[in-house]
Amino acid sequence: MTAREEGAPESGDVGLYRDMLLIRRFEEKAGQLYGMGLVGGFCHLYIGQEAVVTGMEAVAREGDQRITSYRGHGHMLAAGIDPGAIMAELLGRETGASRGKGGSMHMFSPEHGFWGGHGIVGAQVPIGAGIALAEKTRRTNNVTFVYFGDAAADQGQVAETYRLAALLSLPCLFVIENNSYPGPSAAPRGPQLLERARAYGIETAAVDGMDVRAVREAADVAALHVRAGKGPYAIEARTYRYRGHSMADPAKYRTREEASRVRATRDPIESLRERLLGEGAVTEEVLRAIDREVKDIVSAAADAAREAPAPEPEALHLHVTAEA
Ligand SMILES: Cc1ncc(C[n+]2csc(CCOP(=O)(O)OP(=O)(O)O)c2C)c(N)n1
Ligand SMILES: [Mg+2]
Repeated sequence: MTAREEGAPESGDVGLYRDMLLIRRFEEKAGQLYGMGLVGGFCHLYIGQEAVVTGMEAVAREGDQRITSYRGHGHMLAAGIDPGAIMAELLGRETGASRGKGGSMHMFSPEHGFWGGHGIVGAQVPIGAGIALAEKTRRTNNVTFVYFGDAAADQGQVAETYRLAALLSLPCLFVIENNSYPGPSAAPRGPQLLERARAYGIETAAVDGMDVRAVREAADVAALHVRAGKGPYAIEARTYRYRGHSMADPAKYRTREEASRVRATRDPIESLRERLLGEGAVTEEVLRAIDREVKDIVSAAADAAREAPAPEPEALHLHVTAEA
């Protein structure tokens, strides 16, 4: 695991519960602040998909790398980035992860192995392969987690990346987050998502992305494969986003009942909570304490973000490029 900061994930199944809850509460607060007009630009929430990144990150080790799309707040939290820095970035403040200049879709934290935050659908996938190539060249044993959506999986550059990753045997773990919606309006995808990766000889597995333990199990097999130098691996995590595509999407292409039904029967947090209680692994009291702790972290992050200053106008041209 990466170095954890305050409010960052713990190990163990109760830790998985806490990590998912932190993402849920953070996103709910982000949605509230957006509604108050405090978040500029686009904002895509991860609510409903928490088990995917939480299960994947449960097998990550120090030195591993990750890259994702514009729906990335959960990935940052799971990578151990300070919730305060993410919230401040959403509000465009100087204390934000990208010093208030990236916003929701463009946050970076190389010290956490987090390479964004990308607004162009699928663009992070070849960049992820480049990061994996750098790791292979340096002869590290690190895995690069490359997250993308079900619609992104159709991009030509994803197919090209599969080809190169297979050819060069890159230490790349592709994670297709099939949230049942390829963007704002189109119909859910069919079962062929992994076939393209298989066509290039890449090992694949599909997993219930609403079950964090199942995701962790699949992630463990995949990460061992990649770390053993056997080349890339692709996982399709079947999940569901509860909210609209972005805050601007009223989600009229599906019924309210559909989302309520998934929430009532497959919610990743509620189902783990019930299982932990049923197994006697945790008490209601401990879970209540976790709920309070997470709520406090998120409130503190929002309060600090609201009080933080905007970047100075003179800083506009700073930190836009980096010396390599
Ligand atoms: C190259 C490109 N084409 C179109 C868009 C507009 N767009 C933004 S998100 C999106 C849908 C992507 O869906 P998916 O990959 O399933 O990810 P999800 O939003 O469901 O997480 C589209 C078409 C874009 N940002 N970039
Ligand atoms: Mg999608």
